Amino acid sequence: MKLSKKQFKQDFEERLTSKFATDLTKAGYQEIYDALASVVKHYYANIWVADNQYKDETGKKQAYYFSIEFLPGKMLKSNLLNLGILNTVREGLNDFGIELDEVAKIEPDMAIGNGGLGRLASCFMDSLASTGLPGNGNGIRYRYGLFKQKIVDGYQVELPDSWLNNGNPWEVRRADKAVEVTFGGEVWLEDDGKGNLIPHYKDQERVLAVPYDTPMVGFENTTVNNMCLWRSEVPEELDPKFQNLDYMRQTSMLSAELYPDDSNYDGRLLRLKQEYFFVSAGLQRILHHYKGTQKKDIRKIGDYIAVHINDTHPALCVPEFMRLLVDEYGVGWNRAWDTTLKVMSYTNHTILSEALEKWPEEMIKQLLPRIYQIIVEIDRRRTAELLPKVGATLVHNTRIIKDGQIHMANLSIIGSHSTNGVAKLHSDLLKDVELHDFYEIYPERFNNKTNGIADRRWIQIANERLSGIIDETIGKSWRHDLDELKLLKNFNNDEKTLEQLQKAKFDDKLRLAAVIKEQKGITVNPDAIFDVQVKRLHAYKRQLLNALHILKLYFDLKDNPELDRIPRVFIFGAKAAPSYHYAKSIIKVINEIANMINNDQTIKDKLKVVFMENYNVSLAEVIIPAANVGEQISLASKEASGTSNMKFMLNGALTIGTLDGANIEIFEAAGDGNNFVFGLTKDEVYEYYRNGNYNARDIYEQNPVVNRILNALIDGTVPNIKSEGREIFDSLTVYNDEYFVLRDFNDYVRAQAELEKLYRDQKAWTQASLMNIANVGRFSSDRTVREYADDIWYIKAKKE
Ligand code: H2P
Repeated sequence: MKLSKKQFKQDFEERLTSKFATDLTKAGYQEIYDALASVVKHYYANIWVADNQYKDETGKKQAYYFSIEFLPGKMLKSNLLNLGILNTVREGLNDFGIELDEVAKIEPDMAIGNGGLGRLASCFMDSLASTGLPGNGNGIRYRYGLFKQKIVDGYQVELPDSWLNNGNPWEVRRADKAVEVTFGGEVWLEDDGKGNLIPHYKDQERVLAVPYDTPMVGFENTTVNNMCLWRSEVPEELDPKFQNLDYMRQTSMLSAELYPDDSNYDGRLLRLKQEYFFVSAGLQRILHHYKGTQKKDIRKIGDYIAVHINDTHPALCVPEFMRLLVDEYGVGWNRAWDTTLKVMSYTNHTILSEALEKWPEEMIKQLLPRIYQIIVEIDRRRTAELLPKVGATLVHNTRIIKDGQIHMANLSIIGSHSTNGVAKLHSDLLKDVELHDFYEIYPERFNNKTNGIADRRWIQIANERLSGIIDETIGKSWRHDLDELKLLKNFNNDEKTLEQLQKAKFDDKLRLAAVIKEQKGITVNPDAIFDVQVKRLHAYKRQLLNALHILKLYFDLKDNPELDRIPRVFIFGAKAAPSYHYAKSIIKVINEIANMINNDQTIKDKLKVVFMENYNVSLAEVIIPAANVGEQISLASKEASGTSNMKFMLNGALTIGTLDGANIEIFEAAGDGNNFVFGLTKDEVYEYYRNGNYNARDIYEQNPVVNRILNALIDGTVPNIKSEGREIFDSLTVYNDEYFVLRDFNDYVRAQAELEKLYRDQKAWTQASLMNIANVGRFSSDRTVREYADDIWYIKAKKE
């Protein structure tokens, strides 16, 4: 949009006064932030209205991305950038003596997700709008986001994330669009005399779902999509039976908290209720919209909408959509089923069994009696139809209802036309191994969509220095099309460009060093290699491997203080799920290793270890630009894609990584010699599984380096980890090292040494860094959403 500085200043001052009855001399940062957000909202409001009108008038097909998690981070700068007014606003504020970055700090991170899954959903939201694609989000407006992490005595402590305390200027509550979601009670079918079976209900629990819309503003275009998040409330005119405070509490729990503790029955029940809650509310709203305002023939709804099941949490989309079509809109079963298949699509994000949800049949039957009937009917019809075609074994292996459980991945695959993995290796594993039986039956449904990242946030906002240098070197076209970064290759031997890249990295390291000093009180040397691992804490991601290698470097220096080593700063950022004991022990161990090393005067600044507290999107925006090295060291086959690997590449870090997930595609794109590869391949891992011949204890006993490091965990060398050290030691040597940490250790050490060697040659290192940046284009989520649009959702971008 066009906006002069003068106009902005006037709008801002007026808003500050009208909203808070104050002026610039007295306003605090919270007021400044709220007034600024309100002005920004005013700027996009008309674009939003016009785009909604355009969508309604043209009746264009739209996609709806159902996800139990979203991780947008802060919205202020992203909205400013996308509106094309970031610099105008920054300068305007400067005239008032206000720093935009200081104002931006006031905004709490919108952290209603755990990790990659939720962050991907938000990258997609940005990319859909920015590529002009009509694609919207649907989720839950959790009162409390993912917990805030504190480290106390080396342990993770979880505090509530009350992100809504000061309000949320970006959302719009749409009370008029509220719908009811029902649970429990009894249901029975009665013939209406015309041969139709009509469901009748008794004693249902009713919950009001109120939508909050957050606009997703496209980058310098006229598209504004919607992320709809649902809040649960008590319906006003309530049956006296529910007119009590217990019921109120129970109802508000539905949108209180992301992933309530599901280690007990009540927690699991609540989780299931959440899943149905946002699925039912979202689908009802979509159908109302098309039936009401759009006056579409509901039997043709498949031409107008696509619904995406992001991981299995929204799998109830399948039976709920059937219920709405058949029971509420009177569509015949067969027609409804064809429509459901056409509308639904599903992404699998992991092969770890813990994430492939299953619910006890009894639980679904009690909580969602009508949905249960529909699932049984889907299963019955499918079994009858497929038995003669594919035989009993395949049918049995792929059934939705098996052993008293409802299998949500099976439901998602069976009730949709597309199942995709998130990187080539992962999609192949789904077809060849993990979901092979489904692939035999429905080969045409399987495809790959390699993940991507919203490059606007991850370089234009997070790394303005680097962005500026790229502008100077190759012009600005890359800001609209990341593939244009290829032009940088022409400068791979240009001293000036290489120098500037080094300078930018150094400045970003200084910025991070200041944050580390402030948060942890640790002084780090900006000339050191900044070696970063940031992601959820999980055994398969192998933060432990990194920690063991750090111990090796430490012992090397203790044995030989004069050793010629390039100083290193190892930086971790990771949250462990509150009930994941082992992951929490790893956090404790890393922190105690850090204490030991950082306080050892003999080590000086040759080695430092920093565990940053409360890793989130905003912290990532400071950490990733400063990285020289990104650690992507999961056991091959376990990390479906990874997306931080792409963010590191974009910011010119070199990856040390295994042949896992999207790493493989990154190594290929960046070209040989520009990253550091190590470890078992996926085939080697599966070979071990087949033969059952992995023996971690042997490695411990035979490899003196490993032996010494592991002993350090239990003999008091690393202080204060009596039980955690033992737990980890046993997991490796007694329980046979589930994720082959010891098997990959030696090769990891080799790759780390190569890395250090290359770093000594700063020119060669910077050239490799440039090659990573230049080849990152295909990892833009703009590319990913276009592929979803073309191959899965069949939606078209708006012509600007
Ligand atoms: C998961 C996978 C990642 C993948 C991401 C998005 C579940 O994220 O493990 O490999 O990149 O989804 O598809 P995460 O582990 O970060 O929570």
